[in-house]
Amino acid sequence: MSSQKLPTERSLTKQAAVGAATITAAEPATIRKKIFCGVCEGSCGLEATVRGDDILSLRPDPDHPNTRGFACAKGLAFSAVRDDPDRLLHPLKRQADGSFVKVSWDQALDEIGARMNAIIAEHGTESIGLYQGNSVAWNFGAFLNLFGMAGALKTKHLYSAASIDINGYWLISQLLYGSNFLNPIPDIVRTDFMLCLGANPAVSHGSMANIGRFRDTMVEVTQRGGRVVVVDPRRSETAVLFEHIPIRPNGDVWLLAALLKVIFDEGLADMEALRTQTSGHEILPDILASLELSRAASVAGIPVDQIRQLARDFAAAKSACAYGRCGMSIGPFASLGKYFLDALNIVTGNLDRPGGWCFGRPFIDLETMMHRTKSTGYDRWRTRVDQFPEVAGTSPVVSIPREIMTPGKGRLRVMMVIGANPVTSSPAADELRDAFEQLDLLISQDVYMTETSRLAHYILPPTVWIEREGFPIFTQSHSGVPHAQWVGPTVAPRGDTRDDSWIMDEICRRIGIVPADFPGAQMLGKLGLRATPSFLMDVGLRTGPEGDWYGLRPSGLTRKKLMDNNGAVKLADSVPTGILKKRIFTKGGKVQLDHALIRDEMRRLLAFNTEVDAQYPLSMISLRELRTQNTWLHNIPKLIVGDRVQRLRIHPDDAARFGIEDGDPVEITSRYGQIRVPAARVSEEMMPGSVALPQGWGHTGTWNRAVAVGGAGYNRLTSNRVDSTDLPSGNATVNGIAVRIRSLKALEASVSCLTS
Ligand SMILES: Nc1nc2c(c(=O)[nH]1)N[C@H]1C(S)=C(S)[C@@H](COP(=O)(O)OP(=O)(O)OC[C@H]3O[C@@H](n4cnc5c(=O)[nH]c(N)nc54)[C@H](O)[C@@H]3O)O[C@H]1N2
Ligand SMILES: Nc1nc2c(c(=O)[nH]1)N[C@H]1C(S)=C(S)[C@@H](COP(=O)(O)OP(=O)(O)OC[C@H]3O[C@@H](n4cnc5c(=O)[nH]c(N)nc54)[C@H](O)[C@@H]3O)O[C@H]1N2
Ligand code: SF4
Ligand SMILES: [Mo]
Repeated sequence: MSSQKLPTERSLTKQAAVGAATITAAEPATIRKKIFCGVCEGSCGLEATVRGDDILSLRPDPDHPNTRGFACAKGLAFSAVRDDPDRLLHPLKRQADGSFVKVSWDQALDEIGARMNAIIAEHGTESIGLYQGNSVAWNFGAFLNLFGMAGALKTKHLYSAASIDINGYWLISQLLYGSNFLNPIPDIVRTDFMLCLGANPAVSHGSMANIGRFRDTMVEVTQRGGRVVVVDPRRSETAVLFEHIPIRPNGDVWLLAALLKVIFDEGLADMEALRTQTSGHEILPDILASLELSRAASVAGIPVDQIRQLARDFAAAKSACAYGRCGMSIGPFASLGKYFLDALNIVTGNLDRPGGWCFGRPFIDLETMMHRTKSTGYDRWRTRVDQFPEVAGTSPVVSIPREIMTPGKGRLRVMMVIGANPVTSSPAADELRDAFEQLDLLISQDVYMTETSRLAHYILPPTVWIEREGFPIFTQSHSGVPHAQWVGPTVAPRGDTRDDSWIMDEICRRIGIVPADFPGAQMLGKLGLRATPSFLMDVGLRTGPEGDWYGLRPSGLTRKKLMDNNGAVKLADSVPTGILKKRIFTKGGKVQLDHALIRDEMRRLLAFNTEVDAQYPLSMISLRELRTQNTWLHNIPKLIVGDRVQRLRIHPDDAARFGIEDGDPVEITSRYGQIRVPAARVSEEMMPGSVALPQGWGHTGTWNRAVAVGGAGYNRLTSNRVDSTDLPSGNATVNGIAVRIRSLKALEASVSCLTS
């Protein structure tokens, strides 16, 4: 607590909460309120200027301890989402002919409750499914209610977009540190050497590392004489700023294994760190013995000498951190790759050291709370059809169609999709869409009628983040500059929208459960006592390391203190170090490196077919764009300006090989599907042999501008087959997809030639 800056009299500019009272006043005052953005992991500090019900402006908050005056176009344009004419403002019910009618909340919720009760009576609670989308990660009430509801229903059908994203992380953290959610972050603020694999923070603003001004912080490494090396098949917006090593898609696991092998072979490992911080480190030289550097180099597409030099430089740096994200977490060896990533940081003595790979300082220690309530884990049970091991209590989304279509006890019959658009974001998207149509009941909580929610029997419209209470539940553990922030609703909800957590709680009431999984919760519920997510989290805060212990530590934090404070409270200048033993949950506070699963995965890797298929000679990767959030925000005019269309990036050599010219419409074919995209962009940014396609395009529904901009769904080309996944975590493979392409312009020309 020593470095904590608690709210002072001056900073405690006590706001009349910008809530109902101010908003309904006849001549509302203009209020400035410091909040944080709830669109992505950036959680950027914003200053909202609000009059009554309207947001006059959103600007970056220069005083935010972490983001220091940075916010991106998406956050700054968010009032356009709130006021989007296509936003859903009333519950909708689907009719037999597929059209929707407005219904009252009472009608929607009562009918849903009755339908669910009937299905539960016949098939049990294990037939009910929940799907957690990305937006739930910025919505603590929905997040808690969702996991609580799944626990109360004792259903295995809890699915999360994390299984097309980051399940490998959850799994490896459980093995190494004893909790899915203990994830170290790169201490870029202090590092001398950053190795960045498969991440593009200049566009994404970071993931699993809440580094304020991420790009600038990376630039500062080089400005103080350090190095940043970016490994990416594409010369991305981040790679252009630093040293760039092009890699073949899904080559990272090979590169990381090779780096570790060189480090052990050349005696560069920090044996003292391995002895004091880990147990079972002998596994590493053991499993790496059978790796041939030449094969690893050829699969990764990086010369052996360059790998050797990189290993030596990384090991020799005074401090170093290897960081990897989506580019290395949505391929067939995501878990093993993540294991090697952590191992590289550990073996070089960079774990829990300044400038290295460090644990954050959350203001609500959810990791410990979840560990105590046994909410985290791995392989405590298996899924019904595919026998996937559970990861953090969830089943992988690849299994959904098979869980819907396979008869038997536990068949998935009802799905509540919360803040997700899986018909576009999930692998084998067409198959998922068809399976969703077979459900007895599909409910979607979404801001828009999307390609997913349009299939639902009921669409329930939520408030958006700026209209509800919030604290950064997910990113608080990953902040480069630890801080605390908790804000009330900035403005009142539009229309007849309701908070996601309220909607879920109302459905739970109608089926006689409390959305909570702690001992005694259901009993208390029967007595009419339900703890709200805010109350529970406040208890967690007040009894945690930064809390006020209900007055015993008056300088400590509470929800109320934070909500009264206009802005975030800085907890420290940088992440803590030297805390490993106290922080992790494994035996003796040592990182557990030896696991049978890792040995199995290494064998699977070495036996994996890495040959290029002549039928599908190109390897396709995904591409995130600055003004989109996964599958949404294409409906906002300010964010889709100019001639923005979905463009396939391709190297000039490949373009010449396949007869494609810049701007040509192209057809892309994989083993699983075929799509047509509006344009190619021929550019040396791509590594030859790889193409990159923005995912999240190709909309249907009533978000009219998003539909009008066209494009096609990337995931119509991906697979949900078990053997296409990262087997131990069930995480989908959506990168490194073998494809072939042809120009539609050339095709049209040849057709017209034949017919004329
Ligand atoms: N503007 C914007 N920001 C976002 C999002 C968004 O959609 N738009 N989405 C948010 C979400 S949900 C997430 S999870 C984060 C993701 O954050 P990041 O992981 O930083 O985002 P990506 O842009 O997917 O970066 C992945 C990079 O990996 C590269 N790559 C692809 N395949 C490989 C490979 O096999 N090996 C290597 N080494 N590189 C590879 C890609 O070319 C790309 O540059 O971004 C978040 N922020
Ligand atoms: N090919 C390919 N596929 C990918 C990826 C990739 O890189 N390539 N990335 C993967 C990753 S990292 C992720 S995280 C997933 C994302 O997968 P999803 O979570 O399915 O995708 P999003 O587009 O984030 O969906 C968010 C939905 O929530 C709605 N929404 C926004 N705010 C709220 C709210 O407050 N409440 C509610 N109820 N709804 C809200 C939006 O309208 C939108 O429909 O996609 C994955 N899919
Ligand atoms: S980077 Fe993410 S959190 Fe920050 S302003 Fe942009 S959308 Fe919001
Ligand atoms: Mo994500």
